[in-house]
Amino acid sequence: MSTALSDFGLIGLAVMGQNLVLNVESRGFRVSVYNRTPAVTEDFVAAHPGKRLHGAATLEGFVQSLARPRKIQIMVKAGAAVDAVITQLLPLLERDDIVIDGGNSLYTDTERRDAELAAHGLRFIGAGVSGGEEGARKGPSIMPGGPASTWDVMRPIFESIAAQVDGEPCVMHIGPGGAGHYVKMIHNGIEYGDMQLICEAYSIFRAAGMSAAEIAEVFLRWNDGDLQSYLIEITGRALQQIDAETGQPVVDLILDKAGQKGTGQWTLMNAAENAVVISTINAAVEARVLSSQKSERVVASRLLQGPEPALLGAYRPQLVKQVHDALYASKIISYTQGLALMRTMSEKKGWALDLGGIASIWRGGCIIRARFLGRITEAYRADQGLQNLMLAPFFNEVLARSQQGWREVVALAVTQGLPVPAFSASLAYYDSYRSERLPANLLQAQRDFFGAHTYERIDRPAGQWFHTAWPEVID
Ligand code: 2AM
Repeated sequence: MSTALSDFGLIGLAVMGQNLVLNVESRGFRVSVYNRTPAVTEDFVAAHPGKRLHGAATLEGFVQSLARPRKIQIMVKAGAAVDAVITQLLPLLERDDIVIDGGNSLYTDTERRDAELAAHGLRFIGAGVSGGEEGARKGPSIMPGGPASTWDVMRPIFESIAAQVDGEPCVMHIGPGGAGHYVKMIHNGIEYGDMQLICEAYSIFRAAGMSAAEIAEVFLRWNDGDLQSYLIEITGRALQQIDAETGQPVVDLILDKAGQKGTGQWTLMNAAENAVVISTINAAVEARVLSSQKSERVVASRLLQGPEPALLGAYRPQLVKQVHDALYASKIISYTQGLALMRTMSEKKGWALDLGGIASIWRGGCIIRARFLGRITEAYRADQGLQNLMLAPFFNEVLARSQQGWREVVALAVTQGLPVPAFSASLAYYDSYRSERLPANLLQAQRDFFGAHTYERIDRPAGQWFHTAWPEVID
């Protein structure tokens, strides 16, 4: 065992932790590792001979093996395990040491931990890490939040292990406190939206009678164009996979019951708290919920009436282009909403989030990596104060030219009884946002009628409030 101090330490040697360690080590850093169950540490170090790894049997030994300020990343399950590890670490650390939580923690937990460590003279980084196991090994997108002073210390390690796109590392200091984990949460909400939108496109093609192989071909073709993204690519590849036993496409054999771990729901709750519309992401989360109620749906499918969505095949020649446009436009709406939520929270919390920069570090490493993120970065670079992404010239133009197909797809699905909750929620957002007048005049009348809530008038200055003596209703 060498006596050299390590540049970086990692606690929690599950697959993500192991892969991150191997990534950091491969960039020339010496890494100390610790796991609650010591045999895991021993096995891991033994499995990688000749690497700059130090396996510590005790937490004390682990801490002592690190150069100061210590940089310790925790990769354990989000929640109580993170607190348990921090509690054990606290008495062993010294001023200015840095503790990084690289799990999917709720940003409010990160804010609490940030304050707790700061009170001990320590620095805490809540870092969103996206890209799954493969990303952790080869280059994830990293969203670190915490004291600004940590960035210079962590930068060499973070930048060398992150994914690179056009020579730029997919990492930046996101902001103070819980900002990093917050942005990771929004990333996951957007991921829910992207996935559901792709599933709706697939659902339309299925109803039009296309086979998994035919649909795969469409997605893989789209992957060469505007829609280029990791999720489109893996969708195409997944649709091509044949089950060895039955010879059928694997996707056709998978039960239509989606799981979720909760980051989508966190995003919805945060949007509700801040009165920001994220109807596309909302539809995506709710689509998973409804899918999970499989047995109820089976019963209802025999009881509730509706058209059989089978005639779509008749529209097939134009359908592929129309669905492409519906997907592209809806995706823009989904990102518009996610960005609007980040903007609102940034203002509320004083985080000063760089939305263009965030889109830029999502271009590589993470699940939502996509060509079109570069367009979002350009839009914010051109106009830092951009109120709504749809108003940026590039996106405005895409929405204008996509909307014919988008409307036809939604209309067709609705008349055929085929659910497209995220396509239609996106379109409703677009049409609502671009409406100079909405029927909220009547809503205000209703509120004033039953609750004397008063209203403003179009023929009087804003801020003047009126009440009408509405007729009494006799039941
Ligand atoms: P283990 O091997 O001892 O179970 C994913 O579960 C990783 O988090 C594993 O490395 C696991 O260690 C670790 N982990 C889970 N809960 C923990 C806790 N309360 N304290 C320390 N490590 C924990």
